[in-house]
Amino acid sequence: EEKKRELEKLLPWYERGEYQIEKKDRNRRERLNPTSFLQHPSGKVQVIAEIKKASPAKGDLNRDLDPVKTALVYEKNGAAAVSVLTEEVFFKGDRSLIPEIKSRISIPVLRKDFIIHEVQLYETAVLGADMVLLIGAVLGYEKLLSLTEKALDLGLEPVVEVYSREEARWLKDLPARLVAVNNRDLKTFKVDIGNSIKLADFLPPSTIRISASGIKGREDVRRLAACGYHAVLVGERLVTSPCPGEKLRELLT
Ligand code: IGP
Repeated sequence: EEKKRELEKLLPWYERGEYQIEKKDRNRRERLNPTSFLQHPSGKVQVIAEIKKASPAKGDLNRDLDPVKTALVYEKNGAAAVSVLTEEVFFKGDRSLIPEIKSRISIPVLRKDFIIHEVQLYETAVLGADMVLLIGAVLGYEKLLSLTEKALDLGLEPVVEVYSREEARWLKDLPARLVAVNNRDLKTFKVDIGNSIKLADFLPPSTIRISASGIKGREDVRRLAACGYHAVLVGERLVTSPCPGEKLRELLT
């Protein structure tokens, strides 16, 4: 319902051709190539640090979170990229956070939302994100393929999220370079990093592997490194920490 209302607002804008992707405002940074940020030369697991004020499973996580300040803390403490929730109802995000954050940091920005129509990809490009999340379980194979291609056309790096073995099998026919294995069952909200470990053997060897959700500490990172993950995506543990910078450094040691 929420997404339907959102699309109704976006479609006239799109049809009038009012999007201008090439137009760069002076504050906006250049698009970055996320693949180079996520592959550390030493093979060390990188962290994509997430900004979210709330989640559907837990409600408010941090009402006072200052998104721009937090993004700066993440960058300063070694994050390879920042993930920004823009979904408004469940995650209390806002699309304006993308340009605000993008203009202040020099690491890639991922837009996290429920993308279901290509008009949202045009919008994501205009907002200035470097990467966009595409969720296999939400889209199904055909839609996932067409949105992956469209994102690449627009110069956005798609991050394809998979949860099951079946979705993982789709990857071999998708032009995506980045895959995120979600550890959270989107139906029950249960998290288990064992899901990333189980699916590791089913991911195409050429993809950059990200493990997302429920990552708590160094021990989790070590287990994921052992099955070939390049990066972890961490939200809750960082935004609820009294000292997110320190927590981030701990994950990187
Ligand atoms: C972060 P966590 O457990 O560290 O807060 O998880 C991230 O993986 C999670 O926010 C997420 C997500 C999503 C959010 C994964 N897939 C899809 C919205 C939509």
